[in-house]
Amino acid sequence: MNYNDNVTVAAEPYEFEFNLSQCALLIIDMQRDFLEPGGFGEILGNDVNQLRRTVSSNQKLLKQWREAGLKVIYTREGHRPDLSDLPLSKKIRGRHTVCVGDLGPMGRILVRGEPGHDIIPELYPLPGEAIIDKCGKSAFYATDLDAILRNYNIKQLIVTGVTTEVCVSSTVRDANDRGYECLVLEDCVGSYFPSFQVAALDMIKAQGGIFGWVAHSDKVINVLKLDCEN
Ligand code: TIU
Repeated sequence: MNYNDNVTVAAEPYEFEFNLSQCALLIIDMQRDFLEPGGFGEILGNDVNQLRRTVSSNQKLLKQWREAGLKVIYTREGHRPDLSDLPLSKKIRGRHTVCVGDLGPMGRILVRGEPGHDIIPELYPLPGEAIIDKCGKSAFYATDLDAILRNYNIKQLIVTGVTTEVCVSSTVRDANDRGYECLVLEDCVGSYFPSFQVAALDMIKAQGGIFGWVAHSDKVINVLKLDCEN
């Protein structure tokens, strides 16, 4: 495989062309706090099992992406232990009895360094893969993600993770405004709400791809395999 190859994958609203050296896989917030019982997702009233179906798809994609030697960047939503980056509005939203920063079964909820804040073991980052810690929903808000992408000369993002209508959508919209082209993989992003999953993906690809493209991960995996064989 030539690192400078351009490849094309079938996508909606039309094919997505990307350059392997200028494209990163951005894995959003695949954290225990969202995917396992006892974390932030559950205290918000959600059934965490809704997100589990994305794990095996992400594993297959990640394996192929790493074998191709391409860039992987992870994000994690969470806060400093002193909660100095946690707006009061976020802390009290929902009027829950337990909130961000409080002790849960996986440590303090959505706090950096706590077990629940970490990436799920199935998708654990390798040494050298960047991890962006973010206090907001968009991965660009108050982070160095944009600087890192520019330094790596990354112009296109293949986006996976959770949740589709919250951190994935916030990040894709922000990326789009900054000039990055985003392909969102429908089987690798997940929502606690099946109807929001559909609506969020529809919003991304509507109007000629107003925020980006949507495809199944098989499409990306297949072109990487083909490209590796050549
Ligand atoms: N609640 C919900 O759907 N999501 C979040 O709070 N964060 C992310 O999407 N990562």
